[in-house]
Amino acid sequence: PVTIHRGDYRPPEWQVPDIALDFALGIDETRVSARLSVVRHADAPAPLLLRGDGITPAEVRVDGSVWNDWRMEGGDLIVDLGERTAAMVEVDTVINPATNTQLMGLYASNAMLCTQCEAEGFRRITFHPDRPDVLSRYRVRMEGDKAAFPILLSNGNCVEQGAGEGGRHWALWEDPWPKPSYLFALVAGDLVVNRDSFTTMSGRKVELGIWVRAGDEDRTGHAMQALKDSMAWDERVYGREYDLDLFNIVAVSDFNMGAMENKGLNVFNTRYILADPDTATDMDYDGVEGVVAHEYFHNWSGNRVTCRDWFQLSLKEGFTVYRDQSFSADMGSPPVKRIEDVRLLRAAQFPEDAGPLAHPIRPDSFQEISNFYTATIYNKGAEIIRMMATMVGPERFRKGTDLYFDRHDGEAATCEDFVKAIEDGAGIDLTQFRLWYSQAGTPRITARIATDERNGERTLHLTQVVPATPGQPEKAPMLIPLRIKAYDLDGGHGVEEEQLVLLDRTEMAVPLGHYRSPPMLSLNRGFSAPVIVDFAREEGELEWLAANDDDPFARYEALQQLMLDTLVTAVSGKASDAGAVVDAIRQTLTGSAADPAFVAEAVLLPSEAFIGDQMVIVDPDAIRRERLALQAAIGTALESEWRAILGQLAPAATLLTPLAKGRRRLRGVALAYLAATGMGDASELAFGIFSGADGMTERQAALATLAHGDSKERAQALDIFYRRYRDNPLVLDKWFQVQAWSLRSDTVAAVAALAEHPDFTLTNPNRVRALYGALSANQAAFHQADGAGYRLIADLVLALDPKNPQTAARMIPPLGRWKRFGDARAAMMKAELERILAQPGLSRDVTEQASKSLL
Ligand code: B3K
Ligand code: ZN
Repeated sequence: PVTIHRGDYRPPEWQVPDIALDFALGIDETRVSARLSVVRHADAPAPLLLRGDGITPAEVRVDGSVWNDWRMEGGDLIVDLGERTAAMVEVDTVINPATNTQLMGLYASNAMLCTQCEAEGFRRITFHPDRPDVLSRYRVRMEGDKAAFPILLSNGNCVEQGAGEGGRHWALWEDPWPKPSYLFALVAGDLVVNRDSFTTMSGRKVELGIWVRAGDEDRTGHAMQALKDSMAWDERVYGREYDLDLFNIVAVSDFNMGAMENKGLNVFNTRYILADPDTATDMDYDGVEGVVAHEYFHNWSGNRVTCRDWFQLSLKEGFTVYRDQSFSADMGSPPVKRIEDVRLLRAAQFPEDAGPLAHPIRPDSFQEISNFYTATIYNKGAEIIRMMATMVGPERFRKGTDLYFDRHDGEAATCEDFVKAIEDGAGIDLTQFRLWYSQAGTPRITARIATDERNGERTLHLTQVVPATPGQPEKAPMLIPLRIKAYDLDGGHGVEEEQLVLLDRTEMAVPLGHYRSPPMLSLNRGFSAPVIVDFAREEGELEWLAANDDDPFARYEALQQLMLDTLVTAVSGKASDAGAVVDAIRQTLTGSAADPAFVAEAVLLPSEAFIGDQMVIVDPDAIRRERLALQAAIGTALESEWRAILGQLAPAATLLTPLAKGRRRLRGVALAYLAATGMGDASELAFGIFSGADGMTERQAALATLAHGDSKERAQALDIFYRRYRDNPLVLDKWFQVQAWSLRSDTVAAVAALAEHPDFTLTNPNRVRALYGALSANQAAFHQADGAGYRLIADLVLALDPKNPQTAARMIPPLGRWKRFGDARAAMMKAELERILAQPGLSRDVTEQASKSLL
């Protein structure tokens, strides 16, 4: 496999200012004629390199005449244009969307045709430089059978349409904004629309359309509201106005990712568009809102200013995730959103940063760019942006982003361009901060408070270590912004003001002031930096912070740390006491200003995986055992509290206020705690909630709880759920998922059996993720001692790779964590990676992930 290096970047030798595409559409044969006006930018003659993947040119013409000066190199087309400095190059290709199971390029999904071009799918449609620094104005004509494809959509505006012969019709679309090929999109099919409009801040009316299959239109209301809210938010918070008269979204069932920000024509996975209370949970609703916002925000951070090359991916993704996180925080509860985001970062990104696939947010090399749509690029990328915003504050940050958009509008920019714009616009020196772009690994901070016995002066001593990662044995100290506050419980002269400490060296001392008794130290408040903190706390300090810290995130963090300490002690075989945890949870449950969503997050035990991350060698079985034991102890000790929560009337499922959502969330947590006790009536209670639920949040929570046990109600509920929703693919995904999440000891066998279920299919990525993605997120099941979980995942990768390498490759990283799981498991995990690599004809995607995972 070829490795591509960031340092090898060269500007394109040819630009393509204009491109006209002509599609004769058909499910199993689509003919594409492309007319590229090309202009040479290289000083000397250079051949025109047009990328192709799985296509062959039927004919090549230059300036109107058939041209024979071309050759194929791999899948690429090289056209020799002699001394020309400009030309009109035409290439005809024929593709088969029906057999395109990779879901990259032009493919068929439920009799509809759609495209996915990011990162390198356009070259599967037609020959093109297909690099993000080649921007063109597109003119797209499509023609097809009117009965099969009544709706014909592309980027920009529809400028003309008409009827053709033999029941055919056509449409001509023009996008006035130059864009890279990865933002091209086309959709053709039998779709219905939910229409609305939005008037922009300068008074322009934009037509909005959400296109779905007939029958789904009633489930698009939330997505539409989210779109309008996003448009208003981006005007208000970033001064960004929408720039076309039309904004369309199409929902597609078969989709590799969440959604795609094609200019003026976003294409979405149905799961991030469709929602109604009967079929979508509150979390699904939030997912719809967040992803709609994310893709909309890309119109500026991604489309108007795009990436120079794919090494700059975090330029658009990190920034856009930061923007969608801020939006969702504004739409709901900022602390709860922050907790959710940190939970995700710790679940998905920290393990990546600590394993063989660790890479900086701006990678130095890759083999297959699809493998770099990672939690590091997205979520750590967002944290890096957040730290800059924290250091300069909202007004100066806005000056920086304004400057960035001004300077680079219409350009393909770099991460460096962004940092420079923040530096210049916000007035801050980010020289050292830039290390966050180049160094991988999660910094580890050790904190210690020293006391000067003579005068009671307290000093916070901080040290930082950035761990070695593949290819980066030595690291320089980073600039780490830490929000801290030291509480004075004893009437000393401690400064109880929050301060922002900029830890910029390996060791640093921060004077805290005079405290008679040890201060209660709130550290990394709001998770101001994506780091791991080791801090030997004073007796009772975490309990105090969990109850009293005025930063809700820090309260959450203190309680989580208390739970972690208790669990880690228990897992390592030492005597542990649940008393402090129980007391802290009771405090949180009964605390006054309690937002139920916050309470639900705070009292939830850390995941098995996160407990494992605290240990040098992970013992999945002991973690499962001790976590269940603690859960049961909390369930028993606080039984009346949990019952009281469940005894209150559930809010109506149609009520989607943050308060209603929070109350449902807390009810789900209460049910899980009660069920963990194994109390006689727990299954009946869960089944009662399952049957009586008026919406999916409560129904799914009850089903998931039942799925952990082995009551007769479990089988009953699964059966009822299946029969009720077997025709709704998104809900059926949940049915597969709750079974793969189950804490039962036979879950691996159950997953193997479900893979044979008639409703299971490898051709739908959502279904694959629902079953197998849930299994690899289920630590004790995936790491079952006999290696059956590993085998199942490796079998899946091998079966899926020939059909859909992108989705297959995404299943590999859990196998790469073998160093952490003890010799016996490590040997089995490596053996599965080797078995994968031994398969002939493996994709580049899987080859890269599996071979790197062995290192
Ligand atoms: N930009 C797309 C990513 C699609 C990549 C597919 N390999 C989704 C998003 O981040 O908005
Ligand atoms: Zn994105």
